[in-house]
Amino acid sequence: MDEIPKAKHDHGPLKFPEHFLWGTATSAHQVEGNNTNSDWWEWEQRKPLDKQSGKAADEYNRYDEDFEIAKSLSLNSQRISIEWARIEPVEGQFDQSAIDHYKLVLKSLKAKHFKVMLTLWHFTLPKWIADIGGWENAQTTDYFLRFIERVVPEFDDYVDFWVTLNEPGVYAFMSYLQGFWPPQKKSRWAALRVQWNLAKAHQKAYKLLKMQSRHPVGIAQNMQSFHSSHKHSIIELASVYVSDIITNHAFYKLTGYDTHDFLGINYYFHHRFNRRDKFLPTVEDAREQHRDISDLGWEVFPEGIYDVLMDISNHKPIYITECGIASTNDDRRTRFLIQYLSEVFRAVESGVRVKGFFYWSLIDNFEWDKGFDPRFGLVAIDYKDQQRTVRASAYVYSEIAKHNQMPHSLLRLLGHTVRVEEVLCYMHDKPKALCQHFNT
Ligand code: IFM
Repeated sequence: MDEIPKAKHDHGPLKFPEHFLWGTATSAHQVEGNNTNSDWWEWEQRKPLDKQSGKAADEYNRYDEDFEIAKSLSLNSQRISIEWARIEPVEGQFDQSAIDHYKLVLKSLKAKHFKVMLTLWHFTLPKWIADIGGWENAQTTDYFLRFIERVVPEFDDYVDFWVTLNEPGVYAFMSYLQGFWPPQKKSRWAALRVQWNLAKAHQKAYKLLKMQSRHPVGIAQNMQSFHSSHKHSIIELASVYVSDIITNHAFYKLTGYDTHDFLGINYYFHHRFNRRDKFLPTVEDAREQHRDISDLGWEVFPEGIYDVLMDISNHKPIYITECGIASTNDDRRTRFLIQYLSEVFRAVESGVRVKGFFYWSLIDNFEWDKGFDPRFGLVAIDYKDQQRTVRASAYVYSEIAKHNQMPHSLLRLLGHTVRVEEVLCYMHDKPKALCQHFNT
């Protein structure tokens, strides 16, 4: 079991900074359903049915219901994305009804007093853009800018933060290096080109947004934590150093920190380099090493979020734009929340300007090439009838958000198997029905 992190105030509650944003994040293609004019939709049609997004969580029609749930959980912010393929399904032809739809979505958020973080590009492209080479083609940047120029005046009144791009590095890696995602290339050169074009697109989009809007602009960067298994192995340490630069810092170096008003961090991954008897180290398989892993085999390593926060910390405000666990076991999600939030708190106490946390995800969603099996949601979706069920872990998150603090006693619970009902009983406003089994 991982060591329980030490908070500075040994017994007091972990109080987060005033005006901290407590939210959840989603992306359009993963929840809306029927995104028929996108490159992903086209690609999925050649996959088995359980790997097709289809109706997804039908968020296109049920957004108001879901935001109502988020509100009932005392959250004060939401990160969502808009779908370029719906708004500009054909080159140069903007669909006003799609724009009006997203206006309604944003108005629904604002009516519930959420701070809104809006992502302009989250992995999917209109088919016509994919047909001209997607982000491999430098011209895509011009089309992206035209799209931004068209939508920002429509949405600016309902948005508080703009995210130009989601995880540009992950996209280049999955779509152009590993070839798992469309267009399934396996070319280092193409991956570099895509990364370069995305960096230029962000730089230009930043300038444009600064002319069109007074709201802060950033990206959501997937930051990963790296360690060496043997502290004295120079070659393992060198691998950690190089991986950190390429994965976590290269995009910021390419774009320049001055094109980011805030730093958005998506945190999911921890890697351990191990040389064993070889010359070059390889990354350990967390599953083989019997480490604590999610249903996707990703290591649960709370200290990693502290590491990346310390690593990226500069004078800019930081938002955790995504962090979550794929698990069908809600006790594990609860444990995850307590562990990761206590590490975020540790970073805050160390002076890092963390201003918000967006759990991924509000509802179960379409996890790209992995389909619907991974369950990230605070709210469960039954895909047979689109029934929403709020998971108990959501109430734990809600209690933390409502009070902007976490009772210190929760950390002690981590010493044994966490049961979500028990956790709730330790928190403020104990829900009586859930507490009857525990002597609290
Ligand atoms: O589902 C994805 C999301 O689209 C981008 N960040 C990571 C999430 C979990 O894999």
